[in-house]
Amino acid sequence: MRLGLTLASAFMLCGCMAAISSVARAQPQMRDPTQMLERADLDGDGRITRAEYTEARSRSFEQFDRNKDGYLDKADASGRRFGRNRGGGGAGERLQQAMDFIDTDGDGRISRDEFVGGRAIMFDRADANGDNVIDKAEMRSFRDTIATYRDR
Ligand SMILES: [Ca+2]
Ligand SMILES: [Ca+2]
Ligand SMILES: [Ca+2]
Repeated sequence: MRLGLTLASAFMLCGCMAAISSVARAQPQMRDPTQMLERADLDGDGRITRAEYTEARSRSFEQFDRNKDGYLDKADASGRRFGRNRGGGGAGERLQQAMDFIDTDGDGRISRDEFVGGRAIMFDRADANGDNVIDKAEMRSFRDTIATYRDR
């Protein structure tokens, strides 16, 4: 039960990243959470440290915050209807849930602190031994876990 909840949360977060990125710029590869993690390997040494992950989130924030007001909200989706891409009826609802999850102070927009400083659910999940580094073996087993859930 506990595990299920945590994974559900992780997918909400992933869903949000994918949705925001598809609004900001179509980047299909962002839909794969393991690839998102791999992109966080900023120095390319095959291991993702917590510091790299935080830095990567910070860069994503810059990218998504198109009007540079320091918040992610509907304004950054400019023109397109937020979360309503490709006729997927549940996408908007999932996005809303994800937004609510990240928007911890409930002001309807996501601040940098909320985005970057929020719980690193994906990272925590992948870092199986809790040493704040995702090594290659941990990345592999995380990918397997994701694949198991996706293939259901
Ligand atoms: Ca690295
Ligand atoms: Ca907020
Ligand atoms: Ca680790």
